[in-house]
Amino acid sequence: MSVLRVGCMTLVICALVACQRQKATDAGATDPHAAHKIPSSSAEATRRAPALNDTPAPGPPPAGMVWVPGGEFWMGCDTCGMPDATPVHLVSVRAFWMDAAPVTNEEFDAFVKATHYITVAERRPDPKDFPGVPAEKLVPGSVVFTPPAHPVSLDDYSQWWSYVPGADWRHPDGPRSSLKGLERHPVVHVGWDDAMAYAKWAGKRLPTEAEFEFAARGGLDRNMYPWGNELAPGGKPPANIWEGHFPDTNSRLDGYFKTSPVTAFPANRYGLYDVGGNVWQWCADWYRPDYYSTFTDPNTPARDPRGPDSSFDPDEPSAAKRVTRGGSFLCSGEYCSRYLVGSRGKAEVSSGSSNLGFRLVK
Ligand SMILES: [Ca+2]
Repeated sequence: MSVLRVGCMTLVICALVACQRQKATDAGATDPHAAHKIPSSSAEATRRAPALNDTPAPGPPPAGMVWVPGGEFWMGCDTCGMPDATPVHLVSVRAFWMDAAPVTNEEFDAFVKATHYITVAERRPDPKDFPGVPAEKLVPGSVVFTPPAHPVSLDDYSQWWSYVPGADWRHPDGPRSSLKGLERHPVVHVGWDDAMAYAKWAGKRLPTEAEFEFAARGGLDRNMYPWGNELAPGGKPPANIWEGHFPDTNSRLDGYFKTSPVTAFPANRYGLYDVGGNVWQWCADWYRPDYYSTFTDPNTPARDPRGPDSSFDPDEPSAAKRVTRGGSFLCSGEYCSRYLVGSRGKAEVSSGSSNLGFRLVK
C-alpha cells in the first residue's frame, strides 16, 4: 500500500512538484510527423505485412461495444523519438469486444449510484500511509490542468498542473465545478483501482496495452495515427488535441479547450472513438520503458502479451505505474505527441488527473 501511494503522498506533501512527476506522461518528444514526410527506418523494409483475422462477431454487440477481430500487427513506433515505444515488434491478439468510447460521466454516475463506490480522489489519505505529514495536509483532491496566461518552460510541468483539494470525478475543475453539460464527456480523476472497480461491476476488464494499440490502429498497418498517416487531414485534426502554443495558447481549432463528448470526433475503422486525443486511458499492464526490448525476435509474433510482472519507471522508481494510452487534449505536435498510435503513456496507479479516463473490453 505504501508503495502504491507514493505518488499521492508526494502530491499531498509537495503538490506542485508531484504534479510535475505525475504528468511526466505528457512530456517527451515532439511529433516528428506533424508537419513533414514520415521517415522510414532501415528495419522497415524487412517487415512483412501482418495478417488480420476475419473472425466474425459471435453475436450481436453488447451495448456500446464494437467487435475487434484480432490478428497480427506491428506494435510500437521506432520513428517517434520515444525509446519506450521501441523496438517495433510483431504482436498477435485474439478477438474481443471493446467499448466504442471511453466511459462517460453519466455511465460512471450509474455505477456510483448502484454501488456507492468512493473513488481514490474522494478519500481522505490515511495518516498511516503518510508518516510525518501534518493532518491538515491530508485532504482529498486530484490533479487539475491549470494553464498559465503566458509562455513557460516546457520542462516545468508545475506551471500547468495543480493539486486541487476537492477535485474529483464529480468536480473535474475543483469543488466549485460540476458535471453539468459534461454528461457525455469521459469520466476523469479516476485511479487504476477505480477503473478496476467499475470493470468488475460492468462485467468487463481493462484492455491490455497490446489490445488497445491493435484496436486503435483500426486494421491499418504501421499507421502513425488512429486515422492514418497525416496529423491534420484538410488542415484539421480529427481528434481533440492541443492546437496553439502549449500551454498558454489554444486556438480551439478542434472546438474544445478541455475534454469533449466521447463521440465528438470520427470513429476509426473499427468504430472506436477517442483512441487518440481527448483523454488518456488506463490499460491493464504494468509500465516499464524497456518492456518491448524483452521480445528477442521482433519478427515472431508475441501472442497476447500482458506486460511485465512489475512496474519500474526510472523517472520515479518508487512509484507503481500502469500503462496509459491514447494521449489527451493536452497533446500537440510540439509537445507530448502521444496521440501517435504506437506511443505509450504511464501513470501512478492511485493518481487520477483531469485528462485521464478509461474504456473496457470483454
Ligand atoms: Ca482541443
